[in-house]
Amino acid sequence: MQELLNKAQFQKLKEIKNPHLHDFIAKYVKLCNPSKVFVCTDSVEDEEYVKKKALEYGEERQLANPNHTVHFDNYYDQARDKENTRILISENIKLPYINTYDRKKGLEEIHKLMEGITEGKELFICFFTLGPPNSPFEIPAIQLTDSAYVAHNEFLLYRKGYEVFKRLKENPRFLKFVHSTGELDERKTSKNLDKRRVYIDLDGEAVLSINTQYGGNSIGLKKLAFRLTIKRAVEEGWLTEHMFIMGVNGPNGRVSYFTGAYPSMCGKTSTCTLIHEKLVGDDIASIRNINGEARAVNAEIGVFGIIEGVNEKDDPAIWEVLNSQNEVIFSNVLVKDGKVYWSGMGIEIPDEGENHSGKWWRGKKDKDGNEIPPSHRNARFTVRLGAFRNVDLEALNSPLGVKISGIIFGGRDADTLPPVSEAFDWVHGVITKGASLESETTAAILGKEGVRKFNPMAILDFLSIPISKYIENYLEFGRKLKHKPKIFAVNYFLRDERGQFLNEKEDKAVWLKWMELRVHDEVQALETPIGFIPCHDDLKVLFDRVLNKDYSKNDYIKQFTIRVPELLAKVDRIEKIYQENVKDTPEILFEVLEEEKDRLMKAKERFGEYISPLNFV
Ligand code: SPV
Ligand code: MN
Repeated sequence: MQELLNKAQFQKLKEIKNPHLHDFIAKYVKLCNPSKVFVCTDSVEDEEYVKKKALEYGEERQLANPNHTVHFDNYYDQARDKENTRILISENIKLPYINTYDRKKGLEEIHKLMEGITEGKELFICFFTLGPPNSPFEIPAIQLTDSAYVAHNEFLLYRKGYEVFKRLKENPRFLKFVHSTGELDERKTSKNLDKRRVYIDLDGEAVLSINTQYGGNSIGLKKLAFRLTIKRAVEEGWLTEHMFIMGVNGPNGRVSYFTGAYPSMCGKTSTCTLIHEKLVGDDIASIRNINGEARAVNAEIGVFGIIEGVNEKDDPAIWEVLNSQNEVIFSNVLVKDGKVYWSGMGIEIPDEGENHSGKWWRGKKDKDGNEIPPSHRNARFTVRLGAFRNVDLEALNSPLGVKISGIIFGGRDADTLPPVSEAFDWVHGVITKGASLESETTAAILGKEGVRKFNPMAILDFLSIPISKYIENYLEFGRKLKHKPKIFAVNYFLRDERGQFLNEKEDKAVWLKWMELRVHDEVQALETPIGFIPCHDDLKVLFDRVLNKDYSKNDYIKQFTIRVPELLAKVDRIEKIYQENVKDTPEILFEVLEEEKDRLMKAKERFGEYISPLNFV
């Protein structure tokens, strides 16, 4: 180590008495062979150094606002690379829906690609923790990266962990991430995309990611760590979920906390940042049973959010942050005269500038003849949660997290589920709302849009263990809770027979208030075959109070009609998926789905195929 690092940097590492850590660092520094190594402690100076280097090395550029920078990813490196993201496993087995690869072969292959990959570059060694330090949720992690942009993102998104590492006992468990952008082109974007690899070594609790910069592939503590923590959580009996955490303000100053799982681009960040509610986290929640309560913490302290469609009216809290003096990294937006622009921002966008495609003008086409929009649809912003006016800092920093009253599952669904419904109980919710989640594909993923896809718990892209084990753990987790959160499903994307959306974007604020009242048993609900739905009278009061809108009975009937043929078809699809593709599915899943089918058939006999909610009064 002493040979590889200069004296000051070596000294910083020496203060962490952990041979296992030193071996790991030495191994990858030797392999990648950077010309320089910088070790980040928790000091402000070290963070400032990284920020300065992101500008100096050209991965970020200064914008007119002194606290704003912009970064571009390669035109073909704009999203998570599912194909080249592989879970390395030792046994020769196939896991449905999971991209697995032989561990030995995978490690050999990627280590070969990593030989000398950081030559001539500076390598940053950073320490963080997922969850609050000194708490039951704490998970220490180390990141090696030759990208100051990646390290900068991590300083905005995660809690610093150098001091945590210093106090760890010998041979503790920690997560390890090694990242290299690989060779950069003249725009400082990753060039060798044909050698892009994200290899997840479950046994070694390490992820190696190369020849990419897009955050979802490169920021170790985000979706790369998620694959590792999902495995840990199932082994240890807790949950780590693709969920926001938010406090919903109830009557008389009461705050009730909810978590919510939605696939990317289905309203997750928009929901938890609602300006009149309390924001705790937008992407990854760890949930543990503490004294019989389900308690959640945000693994992160920042937001790496989608910027498209963020405007003053629909997302005032995010808008405010992006227009403030807080630190922001923008990525893959349009830049003109030091200012940034994106699609759907609600103000006029210039006809030219610079974006993820280089110099841009309206009408510009890419190699395949597709017109290039001003900003990429997966363009993002990185900010600290502390920048939000409505952040709940006490909840964010609480070592024991917050007590969860409700869990919400949301998807993009044109024709099946009503805007909000409540499961009968934990098991019914886990199976019919979570494990049965389907969502239409969006521009976030390459390929056709609007195709219905199975996406249990909105976690399918990140799953690293068999689905059956994951669901069993959920059921078991609930079984052991003294106070079980209620489980809800929401659907912001329901349409009528002409294809028109049946709800406004803002209506989600009302569904939250209704759920808040339900978890305290303060409103009645109607029992339908798929769970409980709101009564018109209660929604009318809430629409008036929250949105100052009249909510007609006619709208209510359209939105909350129980669509039996679609619901039955959905149960059939889900049953088939589990029967045909998921070995060892817990038997109870089929039982619960059969019961649901039964209720739907009986209701159909009595009331017909499309049942007005008024029939359930
Ligand atoms: C998501 O797509 O769910 C994200 C962004 O939160 S990424 O880091 O790409 O996963
Ligand atoms: Mn996410």
